[in-house]
Amino acid sequence: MNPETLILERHDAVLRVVLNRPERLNALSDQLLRELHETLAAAADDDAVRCVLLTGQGRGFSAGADLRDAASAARPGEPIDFGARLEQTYHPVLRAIRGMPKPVVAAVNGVAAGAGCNIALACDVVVAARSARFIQAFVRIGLVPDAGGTWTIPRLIGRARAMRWMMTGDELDAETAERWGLVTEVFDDAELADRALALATRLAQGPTLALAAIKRLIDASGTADFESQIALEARTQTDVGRSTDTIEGISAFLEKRPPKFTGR
Ligand code: LHQ
Repeated sequence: MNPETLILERHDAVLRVVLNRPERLNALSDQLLRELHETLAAAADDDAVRCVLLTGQGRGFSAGADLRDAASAARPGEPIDFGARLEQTYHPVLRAIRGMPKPVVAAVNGVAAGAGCNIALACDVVVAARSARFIQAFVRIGLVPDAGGTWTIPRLIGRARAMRWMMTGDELDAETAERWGLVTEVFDDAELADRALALATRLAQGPTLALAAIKRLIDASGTADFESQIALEARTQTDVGRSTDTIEGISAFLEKRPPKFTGR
């Protein structure tokens, strides 16, 4: 694959995916979304990739939907069907992130607005540069939050904060985002790339099947009652417990050495 709107780098088992339209703050064009989806789908199937790291080139993570594309698609008297665009171009990307059978880390290097913000927040672990800004920009242009934001964000920060943030369109700085629980760590700008790669590398060296199962379990808990959740935990533990990595983890503990997981 040779995408024009992304930079792809392999660092051992980490696939670093860089959104690369810096002149428009990595605004999401149809081409970028298509290439991102193809890249994520290929990463899901590639056993040699054990963690995906998503970040942006230049001073932004992503400014959300490319509004110039949207404006140029508009015809006088004919409203644009934004819902159809979401279904066709955004939802495959979101499903690829949520369904990825390995961790997806977002390193928010600058402004993250609209759908750009919500794609970052769909990732499993989100870290940010100190100068990053998070904006639910939708209301500023008379739209509702999309790209999964109305599902993800209240679960991360609660209803009251989600309401205020989404209804005002105010920007949050990285430290507030950390305090509210949108991101887990804030790093100095100059350190973000290295620290995020170190975190992704650590996750890529983990027991990948267990990490994928943690993701499925946490997501299932959103709609499950306690009894069904512990039943699901037990079934999952049966499956994961048959992995080579479990044998390695227990052996390493007994032999007092660090485990060497292979993702199998
Ligand atoms: C942009 C964009 C952009 C194009 C900056 N598009 N060029 C909606 C519709 C359709 C289907 C599906 O879903 C959605 C969901 C959404 O994502 S709606 C929300 C869309 N995003 C926004 O409304 C954010 C628009 N951008 C901004 O408000 C500002 O650019 C932010 C606050 C992100 C950054 O501000 P600054 O740091 O002051 O940068 P800037 O505004 O000067 O932008 C730099 C350049 O990037 C500039 O181009 P220029 O040629 O003038 O230098 C902008 O026009 C361009 N750019 N966002 N979304």
